[in-house]
Amino acid sequence: MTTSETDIARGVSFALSAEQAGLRALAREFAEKEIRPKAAAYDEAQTHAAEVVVKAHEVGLMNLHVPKELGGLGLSCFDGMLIGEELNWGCSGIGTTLGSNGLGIGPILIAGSDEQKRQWLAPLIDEPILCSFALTEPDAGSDVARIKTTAERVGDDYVLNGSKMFITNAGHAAWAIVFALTDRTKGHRGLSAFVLPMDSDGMTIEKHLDKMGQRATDTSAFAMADVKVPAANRLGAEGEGFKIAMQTLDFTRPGTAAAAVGVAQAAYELAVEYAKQRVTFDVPIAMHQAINFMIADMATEIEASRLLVWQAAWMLDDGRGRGATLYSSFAKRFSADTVMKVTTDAVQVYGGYGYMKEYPVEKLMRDAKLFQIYEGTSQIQRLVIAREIFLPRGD
Ligand code: COS
Repeated sequence: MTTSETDIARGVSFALSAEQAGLRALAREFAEKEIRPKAAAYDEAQTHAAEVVVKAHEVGLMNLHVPKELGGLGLSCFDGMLIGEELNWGCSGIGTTLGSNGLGIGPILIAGSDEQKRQWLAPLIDEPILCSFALTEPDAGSDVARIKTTAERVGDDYVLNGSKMFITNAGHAAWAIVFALTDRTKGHRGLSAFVLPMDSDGMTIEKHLDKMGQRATDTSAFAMADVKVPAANRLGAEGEGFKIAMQTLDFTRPGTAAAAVGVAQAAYELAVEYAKQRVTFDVPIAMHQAINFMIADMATEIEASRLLVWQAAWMLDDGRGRGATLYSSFAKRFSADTVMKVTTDAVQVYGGYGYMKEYPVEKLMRDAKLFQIYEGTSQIQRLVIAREIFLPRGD
């Protein structure tokens, strides 16, 4: 499939509705007042931004896709990504903390029964509860089919054994979606998904791994030793876990790409302001082509990223299902690589000052790196894109 073969050009408008403009303004205001002023301190201390979680929850900036019948806002992927860009403009460490409930919610929306949705999603609206998505393991990140955690059926329970690695918010989460093998002989078709309360007996959590960037976000590891989870907590049928994980990532990758756009936008704005003020050879550095070409590229590539994100989110909201996979990966790949380039160039525009912690752009560059790694590395996005081009599934 190529872009030109799609019908996406028909009926497209780049104008936001009044409601969408309002959501974006609310998120920008929250980022300006509640996130930005605290970003450097949380980064330095590498602590979980609990107070920001409480406030974001109060104003309705979390759990955006929980359906209205469960008390949520039932926002679209497009609306969520508008909000995500602004929150991450404030700080992507805190933005990731606020946004990653979406990863925990996704599998339940995709595969949960009505009863499971009521049980696990409705409480998220009442209280600032965090949840996690536990797919990655110490020996299985990009290659999901090699997960080793097992879930053995014993009566009305499953018994889980194994380890999970690099799990966002796991040190503060009430529950996690855990992917485990219910049949070791079937590869990816043997994986199943479970909702696992984090306070279950047999859990050992290693909280807040020490990271280069996005340091306000808790990234934890945990081990499960004979952890019992009721069979009623399994999402979908046995063996459906791999597809549930892939469908969740299709849905969340545009949001992560939007977060990357937010960070790139923040770096770009800082670089423009600095270029206007800093004088060399008797003129502001913005007058030097070496600088203003860099800034011209930043502006162009940020806009291109944003448009890819909007398109991917639109495809998902339009119910394209598997047809949206390609677009999610376009958006994630391009935005992640763009934010890395833009933040690196922003440090370059600042010169020696850019490398100093006293100035804000070095944090943005550290934060940016994670976008090329989490929710599927830039290389995995290329792998997905190439497969969709040469072996399209489209179902
Ligand atoms: N939606 C629905 N089904 C999907 C799918 C999608 N987006 N992608 C793959 N599938 C299905 C395939 O159709 C295939 O189905 P069958 O069992 O019926 O044949 C099955 O899943 C296996 O797919 P595939 O052969 O492509 O799997 P691979 O193991 O070769 O590779 C990749 C899959 C690499 C794409 C996957 O492992 C991946 O996304 N890895 C990155 C994981 C990641 O993002 N981790 C970050 C941590 S989570 S925050």
